[in-house]
Amino acid sequence: MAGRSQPVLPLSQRYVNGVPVSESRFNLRTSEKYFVYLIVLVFISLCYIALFLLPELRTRTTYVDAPEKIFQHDVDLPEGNNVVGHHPLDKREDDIHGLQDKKKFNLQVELDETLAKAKNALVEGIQDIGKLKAPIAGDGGKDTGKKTAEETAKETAVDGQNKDKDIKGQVDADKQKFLNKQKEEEDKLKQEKKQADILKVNADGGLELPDGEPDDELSKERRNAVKEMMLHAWNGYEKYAWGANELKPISHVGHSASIFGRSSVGATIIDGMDTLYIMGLKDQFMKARTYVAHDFHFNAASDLSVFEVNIRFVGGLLSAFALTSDEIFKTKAKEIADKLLPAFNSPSGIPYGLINLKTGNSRNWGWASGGSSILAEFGSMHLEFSYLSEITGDPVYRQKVDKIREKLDSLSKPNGLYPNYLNPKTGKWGQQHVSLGALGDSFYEYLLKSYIQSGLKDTRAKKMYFEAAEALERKLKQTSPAGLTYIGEWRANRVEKKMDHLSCFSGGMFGLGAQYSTQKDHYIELGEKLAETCHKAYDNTATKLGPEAFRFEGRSEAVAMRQNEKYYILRPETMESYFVMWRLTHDQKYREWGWEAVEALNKHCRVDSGFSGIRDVYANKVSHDDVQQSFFLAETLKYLYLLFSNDDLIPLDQWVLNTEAHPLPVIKDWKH
Ligand code: DMJ
Repeated sequence: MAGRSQPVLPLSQRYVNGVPVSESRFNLRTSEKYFVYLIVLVFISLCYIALFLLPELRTRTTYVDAPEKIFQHDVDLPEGNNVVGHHPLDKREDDIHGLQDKKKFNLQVELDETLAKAKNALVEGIQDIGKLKAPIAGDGGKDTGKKTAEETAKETAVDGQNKDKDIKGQVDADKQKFLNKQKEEEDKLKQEKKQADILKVNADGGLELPDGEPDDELSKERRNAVKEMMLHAWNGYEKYAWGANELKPISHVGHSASIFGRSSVGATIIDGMDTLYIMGLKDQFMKARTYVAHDFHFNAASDLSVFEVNIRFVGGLLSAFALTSDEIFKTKAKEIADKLLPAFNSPSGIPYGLINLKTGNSRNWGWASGGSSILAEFGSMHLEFSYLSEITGDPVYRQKVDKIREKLDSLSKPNGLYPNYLNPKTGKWGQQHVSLGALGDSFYEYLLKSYIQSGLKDTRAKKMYFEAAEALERKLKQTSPAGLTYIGEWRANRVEKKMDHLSCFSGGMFGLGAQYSTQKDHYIELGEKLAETCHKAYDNTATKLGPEAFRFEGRSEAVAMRQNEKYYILRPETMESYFVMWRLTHDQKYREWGWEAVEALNKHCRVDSGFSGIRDVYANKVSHDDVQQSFFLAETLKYLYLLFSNDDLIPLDQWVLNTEAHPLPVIKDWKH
């Protein structure tokens, strides 16, 4: 076969019937064919795996671009959009939720990556073990020179186990790290949510309150001094008694009066909140708001005063709602008022004085005339309950307090006077004690203010107020030998020549009522005279702070005669009258009297962490009672601040201040 080159490859010769068959290079032998089939099969398998099993190739989605797709709505929302929500803040809230999803997603990605890393480490570990084992296999079990193959294998196995343990430990640690991080992120998100709530309050802003800055420098300075006092009182409470009802500013611990029952329900926070807001102390207000939203729970299993809960808690929350439009305050106010409703379940509809908020069981104070309810208590629910019906649309609250009014209006009154005790079961008056101080005071105040709150439509309240005012004046008003006017108390058919500090609010009340009377000058004058008498009671003391009660006996006028009447517990009533009379007359003397009180408070009641009551206003060296009453922040400091502010801050024809000085707005469309 000249000219035909021998194949290079040693191909085996095929024979047919013993004759060699010439073969082309393209005709493969069976074994070669199988070899090629095998290669093709392996290739197809690899393609299949690549196409159908690897997730990234299947979906073509990677973690890198996923967030942009998933959270598209988050980035696309227009600024100030009004469609998704009702105000720009809705968007911010959406952002918070979008952010939350995004963060969760990123955490998931991180977890996946961590697990993938751990997996790789595991694979590497196994490979390492393989590498360690390889020489043994390669050497065919020959001695490595140092150890036998068996020894090496054993060591390797132990190494492998240790390495497995290490890897497992690493995975656990990574998992823990991840969980910690997730918790951290969740806490952060919670904080952000709180912040968003806060922003919401800011942005809603409720009413745009005017700053009320006075025009003259002296009043500006004095107003700032009052604001500083508020901060001092608040900071002490915040530092030492946060969440407790009140502060013991010397002992640096919380304090609770029996009126709050046995539980700590942040009385100072709820009572002081609106004062903070009015003073523009927004950071402190926001902290109070956060407490209300997240930590305020009113489920006391002990008996609480229905009146105190209403004026301080329901009133404080309603006022915060009125000022900010923040729904949380309305919700909480309603929640508490609902818990007070069982107290109204008496045969007459006159509520009992005490209630267990957990069980709804109600009763009256043991000392109150034959199981009677107290006039000042059941008569001081009207402003809060009317406003609550107004803002919730639920008439039940108004119906309850209207029933009280109806009952009182229908009863015959001895000499036109309202006794302080009324039995809720029989619907009859108890002991015939009449007072514009303890047990009676705010009932009269609420008659007048209901009329104002109704936009001057509640004519029954007006009638009842002016009839009561006329009877009080006719039977109880006194003039001392030195010419001081005061309102005494009616006891056993005679006038007791005594005035409580509590009744010092009445100067402001008579003055305010004058605006709606045909005898305007007369009532203004009565208001002025009563304010002057209370000022005299302050001026007669060594500390220039007024006693709990003062008498007019012999030559002693406006002076406490008994040891148990000499204390001053930071009460507000005299400041209240100075403030209202200032608004009505702009007589500078009210600001001067208010400033005297500020100086006396700072001199005698101020301690390192707040303000304390004192045991004897006549003593040169004071003894502190170590209690900072919540009404000091709610009322005393608020009245003083308003006294040194311009009239446009809480105008008295647009707001009524409840008996704890919580402003509630006049109701525009009041209907009977
Ligand atoms: C306040 O809680 C209220 O003003 C209430 O009407 C009577 N007294 C205290 C403050 O003295």
